[in-house]
Amino acid sequence: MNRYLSISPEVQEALREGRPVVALESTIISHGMPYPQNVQTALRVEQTIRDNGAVPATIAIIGGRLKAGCTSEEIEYLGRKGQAVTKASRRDLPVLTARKADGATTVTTTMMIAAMAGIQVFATGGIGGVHRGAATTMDISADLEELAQTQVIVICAGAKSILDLGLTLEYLETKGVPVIGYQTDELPAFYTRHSGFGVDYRIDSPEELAAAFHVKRELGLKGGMLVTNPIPEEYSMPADIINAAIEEALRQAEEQGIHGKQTTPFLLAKVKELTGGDSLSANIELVLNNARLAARTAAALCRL
Ligand code: PSU
Ligand code: MN
Repeated sequence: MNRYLSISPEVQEALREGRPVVALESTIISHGMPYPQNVQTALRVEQTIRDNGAVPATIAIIGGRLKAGCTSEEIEYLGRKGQAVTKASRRDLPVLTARKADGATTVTTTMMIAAMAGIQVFATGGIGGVHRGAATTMDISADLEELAQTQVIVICAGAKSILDLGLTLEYLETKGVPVIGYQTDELPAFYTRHSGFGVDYRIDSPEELAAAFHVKRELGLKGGMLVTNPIPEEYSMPADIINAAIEEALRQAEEQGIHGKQTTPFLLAKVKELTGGDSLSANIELVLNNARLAARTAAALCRL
């Protein structure tokens, strides 16, 4: 086993016995939500995964260890530290680990550590992508490159339209990443079920998701599979309210010269500030919804 990796005893046992495990990211805890809702949500997500027959593995870097399976104390620690924890993408791993520092894992590093540990399914909220204006800023999330190379199923609620969703889909097409709509033909846009962009395939059951990934793996095709699971109707938000908040957030980011790794957390925090508690509860519900689907998909994968 990788000498920098620490797999929790519970996760290790489940993997050894061929039982389903679902990876979870930690940037959503430190940077994605305010304390204490972040910790409460992370623990509820873990419980939802258990209720649906799988073992949760919250992933983070703690004291330089790449952790697959955090304790509730570690989740509390990351949640309390919040934005003071380094948001850790692929390029941050060497220095953080050498310094024995902490890092909150993004989709990229969660996929990497999940794959190192042998975990094949990962549930989150939204992924990074091609930013609006990327033609001049070249701001493209490392998440897309990771999806191109690391064999993990990522279950999300699509991407927020802080991004250029059309260009994000083009990039994933170039990289050969299957983009699946779960029970939908349309890419969901996180808070809303509709984006106006089509997905590659619609799949309606966890069994078929598992079967497609299984074939991909058996063919030795590198890279992940992106499953986009729309937010449940009853929690989705009015598109005009969300879009107005996104436009305002983008305007403020431009005005304040926000760039690099700060861009996504800045935009997400602004959108939340502008839409109040509604967007936070929508965010929580869609993550729980993704956790349920991920647990059932991981279980189906174990049966193959
Ligand atoms: N988008 C969201 N919620 C998030 C993120 C993105 O709707 O929490 C986080 C994830 O951790 C994602 C990261 O992997 O931001 C992408 O950051 P960047 O755009 O800097 O690559
Ligand atoms: Mn970026």
